[in-house]
Amino acid sequence: MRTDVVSLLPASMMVADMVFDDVGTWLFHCHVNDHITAGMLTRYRVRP
Ligand SMILES: [Cu+2]
Repeated sequence: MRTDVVSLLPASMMVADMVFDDVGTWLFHCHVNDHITAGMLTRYRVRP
């Protein structure tokens, strides 16, 4: 499966193996606005 979004229900989790196809600094975040405001986001860097 190729995706950049994973849908989760409350109190659930998923383990994903990430295969990067581009370098750079990316945003890892929730799509719920209240959660983003509470800090549920971070950046990660993919190096060559
Ligand atoms: Cu969230």
